[in-house]
Amino acid sequence: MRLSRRGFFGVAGGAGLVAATASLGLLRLGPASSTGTELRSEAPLPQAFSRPLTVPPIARPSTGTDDYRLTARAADVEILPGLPTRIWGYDGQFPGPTILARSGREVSVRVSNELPVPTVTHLHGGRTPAEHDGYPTDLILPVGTDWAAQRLTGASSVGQRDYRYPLRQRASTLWYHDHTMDFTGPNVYRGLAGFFLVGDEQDDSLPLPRGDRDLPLLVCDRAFAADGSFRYPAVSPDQTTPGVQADYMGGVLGDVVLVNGVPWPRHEVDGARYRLRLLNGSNARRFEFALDPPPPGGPPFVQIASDGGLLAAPVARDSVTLASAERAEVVVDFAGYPVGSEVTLVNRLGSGGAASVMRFVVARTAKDDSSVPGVLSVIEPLDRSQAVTTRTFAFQLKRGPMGSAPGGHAGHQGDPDSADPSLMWMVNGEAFDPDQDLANPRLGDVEIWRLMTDLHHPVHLHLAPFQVLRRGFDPPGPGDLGWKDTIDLLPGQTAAIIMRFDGYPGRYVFHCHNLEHEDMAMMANFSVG
Ligand SMILES: [Cu+2]
Repeated sequence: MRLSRRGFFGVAGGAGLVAATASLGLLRLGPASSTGTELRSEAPLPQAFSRPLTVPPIARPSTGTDDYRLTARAADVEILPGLPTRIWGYDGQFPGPTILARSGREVSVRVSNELPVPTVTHLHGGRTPAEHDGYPTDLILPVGTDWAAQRLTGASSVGQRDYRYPLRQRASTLWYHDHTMDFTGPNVYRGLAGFFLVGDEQDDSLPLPRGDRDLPLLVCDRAFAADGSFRYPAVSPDQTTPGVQADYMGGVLGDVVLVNGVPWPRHEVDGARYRLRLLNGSNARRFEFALDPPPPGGPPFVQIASDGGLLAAPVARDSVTLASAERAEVVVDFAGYPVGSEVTLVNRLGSGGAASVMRFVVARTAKDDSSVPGVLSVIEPLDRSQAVTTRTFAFQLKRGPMGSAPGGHAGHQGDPDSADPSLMWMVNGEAFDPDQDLANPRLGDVEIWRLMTDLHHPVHLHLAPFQVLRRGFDPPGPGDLGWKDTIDLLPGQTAAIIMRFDGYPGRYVFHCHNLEHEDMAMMANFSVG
């Protein structure tokens, strides 16, 4: 029995929304750089660059070398000075512990759920058998509650679940996070995310910066209530009804930038090269990272890797733009700055608090044996001629069948304070339905997918890494290099991506990684057979 089919979406409080949707341009969808609406913090905020950067602890295997246990639970942590913030985090931490894995060596992770709500864990960028991929209805239900009666699905478990990751894939900066149907936005916002770094011999063989000079940086935006709690405009914080308040339907943006859970941190560095593994862990905000001031001599960033690991060759970049869930690895050479320099990592797409990310302070000169070789890896280009089919998917805000979604609730029909309940973010006019496939690629086939948008939609494909073929009439952009699992699509854009459905048969999802869009139905199945 599957009762968890999405039904009514509580887009409450938006009397003006129905009229406004006559023209998408009138909908409150935020600044041109991101689709979303900013929440303001009510708590006193710390001075920017006053708190030290922390790096998430490395997870320790429970038994053997590659068996891990993580507990999703609530914890009170001090993000703002003197105020507790109740987070939901893996092992009560935000970000969760970093898992260090090796290509070709299976990792198992037992996730226990001590949250008051169901959770699902997905390894983002993992090439994972379907039953371990964290399908959005494969819930880990809390023990001893009535969730089991309400949201029981065939593959749900109670209390804990073992995920197995074969990791037959190249070195890359992956991350794990909640993927619960309808509630990924609030769950990730509360902190259910962590790094999962895959290494391999190719990466090891390069003279890139290592150790303390290899920094994973999970960057995200949040807003805080006066008591220090996270502000999130959920229709029902107890998760009885999915969705956010109508004004935030475009996405939830915060006015505080956290790096590894610290607001606008400060980090002392040697005058040497650093490898920064940038991950945009925001629900909806896009970042364009740049250095202020730029280094006097060379390029600010030398990009060495994207979502799926090393590029074929390094690329000098003035700035790096990442949409939700995208990663970029860049090398910054702080030797170009005089000792004592303060170098701010800024966000050119943000204003106010969202314009700053963190600050590096060049503390000392130092020996540096690292370098960035001219050749990093070999990337097999997928060729159009290999593709057996081309599919087209439109990511758009659409009006669904009024209150008649299969298995849906009667909802708030007739509630005068409720906006049109059928307004959803959809793929090809379809709201996510776990029982329906929008594509059935054959195992091993190469396909081209054309992706079309109305607004910003960072589209993420599970299982199959892809290469970007075109953006509109243009060749791929600098942010499209290498193997990708998420593409930052701009409003009104059409892009072509190519992928091989290698790995495992089964049912997977692809979706918008603006988490409010994802929760409001912008997700679809593909089944590999
Ligand atoms: Cu979207």
